[in-house]
Amino acid sequence: MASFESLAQNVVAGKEAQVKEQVQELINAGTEPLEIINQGLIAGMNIVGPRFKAGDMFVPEVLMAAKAMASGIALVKPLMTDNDLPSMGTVVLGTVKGDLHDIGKNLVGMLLESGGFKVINLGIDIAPEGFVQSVKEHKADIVAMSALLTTTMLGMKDTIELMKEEGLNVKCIIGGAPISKDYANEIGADGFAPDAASAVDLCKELLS
Ligand code: B1M
Repeated sequence: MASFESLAQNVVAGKEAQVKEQVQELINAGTEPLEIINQGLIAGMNIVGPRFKAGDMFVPEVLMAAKAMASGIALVKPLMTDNDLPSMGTVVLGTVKGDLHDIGKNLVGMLLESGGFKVINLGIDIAPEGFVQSVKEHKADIVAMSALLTTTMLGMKDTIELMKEEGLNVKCIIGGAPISKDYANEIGADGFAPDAASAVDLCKELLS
């Protein structure tokens, strides 16, 4: 039977077919779904995050690992109730108004999901009102905004201000190539993450 360690290693290597095969083997052997997720799939992604941060893994490899993990989760999910699924909190994620870049934002979404967060990925070109509506609808804990253009990053400030105006108790975090910690402080964001793995750490820190 497949071991959790070998499953985790196959997630790291982005070997989707092997991950699916091993997850199915574990299911057939009667292994608890949550054990498969925590000790195999999430354990693998927990290796990917730090490696990516350290520059030992690159974007395509991280995307493959996240895809392999998602395929494993898809097999286990039908065996679980919603209450069984680990949830670290709900994150509303989107690229700000006027901005169509979504590769980094989607990477953030995948790693957050892999880290146990429920992610509402709104997509691209999201106006402040769109973020606010989604926070209300999903009772989100965190809003994560991405911007890749110096012109569109100004929309992050508008979104944070609207959250405050609406009296929403939600943490706002920002990221993207032109974003810095100084900018986050300047506009009153609760945090800045330079990369997708750091965004996961930041969300965990903010909700702890
Ligand atoms: Co655009 N583009 N682009 N582009 N594009 C840049 C950003 C640019 C730097 C290129 C350049 O000139 N050197 C430049 C911006 C200049 C500036 O404002 N400073 C630029 C420009 C000018 C434009 C257009 C205006 C070009 C034109 O039409 N004249 C236009 C704008 C369209 C629009 O948005 N309205 C445009 C269009 C496009 C494409 C559509 C062709 C395409 C986007 C495709 C897509 O996303 N589906 C594109 C691309 C691919 C790029 C570059 C080449 C690559 C961006 C990328 O995906 N990087 C980019 C140059 C570059 O960055 N080298 C460029 C990989 C990705 C993994 O990194 O998104 O930084 P990144 O995400 C990182 C971190 O930033 C962080 O995590 C990720 C890694 O872990 N992160 C977060 C990101 N979001 C986060 C959110 C968080 C936390 C962390 O939440 C808290």
